[in-house]
Amino acid sequence: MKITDARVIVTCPGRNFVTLKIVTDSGITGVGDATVNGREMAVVAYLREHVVPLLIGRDPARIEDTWQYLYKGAYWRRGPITMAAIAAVDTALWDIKGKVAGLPVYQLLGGRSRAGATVYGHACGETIEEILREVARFVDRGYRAVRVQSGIPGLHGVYGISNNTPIYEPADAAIPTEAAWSTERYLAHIPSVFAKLRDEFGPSLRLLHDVHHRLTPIEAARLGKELEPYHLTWLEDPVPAELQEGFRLIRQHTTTPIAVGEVFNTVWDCQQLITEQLIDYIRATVVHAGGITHLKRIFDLAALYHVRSGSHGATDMSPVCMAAAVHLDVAIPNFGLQEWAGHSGETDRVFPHGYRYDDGYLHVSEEPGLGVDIDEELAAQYPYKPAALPVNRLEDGSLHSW
Ligand code: GCO
Ligand code: MG
Repeated sequence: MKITDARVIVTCPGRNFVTLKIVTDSGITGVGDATVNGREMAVVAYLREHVVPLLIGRDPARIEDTWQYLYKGAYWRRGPITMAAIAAVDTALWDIKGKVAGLPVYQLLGGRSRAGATVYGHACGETIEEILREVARFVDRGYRAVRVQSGIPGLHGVYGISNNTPIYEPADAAIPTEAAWSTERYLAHIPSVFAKLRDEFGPSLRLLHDVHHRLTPIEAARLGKELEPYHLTWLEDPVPAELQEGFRLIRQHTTTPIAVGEVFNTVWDCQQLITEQLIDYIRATVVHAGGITHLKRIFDLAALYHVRSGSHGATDMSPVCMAAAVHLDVAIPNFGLQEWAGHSGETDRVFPHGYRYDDGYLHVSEEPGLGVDIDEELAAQYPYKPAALPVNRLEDGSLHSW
């Protein structure tokens, strides 16, 4: 079998997605997600100019060799653009392998370890009343875990608050929207939100919160400590993670579990965090961490150190990424939780898929391969629209982490 073509498809059914479709001489095709939110066209150029020409004529069965060829062969290693391009190729090759074998991909990864992937949804609100209402809606739909983001008194347009749209979609304008931030106001408010949530929903609902890289280690330690009575499942991205050893300080002070990794691209970004047991959940995802092959490697390392998975699943992971994620989720021994923000009806129609949500779980597709595709004709009806992620400034105007 040989690869005869690889098409890079850009579409915007409500938001931008980049998809790679690999075509073989047998007629079997495979798909991979290559979306990097706000930087989509950089991956498109990387794929079209530097990767697709190398794929033509290769044997699609050689997944590991192709991964090594693209990683080592570039000389310039790692980085979100390179790794998203490699991820797309890798994911598409697993899809092809599954179709050739007549098996869903999770069977090739060792088979089923659980009935379904427990998911968490996004509840957010400006006020505590709105938040309580939103969380209750998730509980009514069967969710066992909910991430809660809250408006902060005195701040406008805080991360995670959806401006009355049903799906939170941060990339909202071609030129970044500017939001304001105050660590003091935030730290003063958040513990009271979780106190009310625990009181209202009792001990067994899993509650999560995303700090979105906005604190220093000692500030994060204070927040983790103050949240301890409310037993969060995790506190996410408490600090920017370029400095892995920064997490030691958080760890020394609090038993609130820590999750990190949505912007990580390789095992090297989390090696110290995992081996020193500085985190509890690793949130790397298929599209941004080198595909199924490399993410599996990260999860296997994590399993040795009591770290569980918690893959990123915001709206910018396309249904192709989500399909691949659920195959890994049901197969690996150290699954934790899967983020599931859902997609718009338009997106679901462009990417027909077999995974489905039911009663708090995502269920994997039993079709051969990944069980997802892209309707290229429909995709062409939604042209690319530039949309960047926001930036964040402190009240005095200093640029802060978003
Ligand atoms: C999450 C994330 C997202 C990201 C977004 C960036 O936990 O879901 O933090 O909301 O900000 O995916 O593209
Ligand atoms: Mg996050």
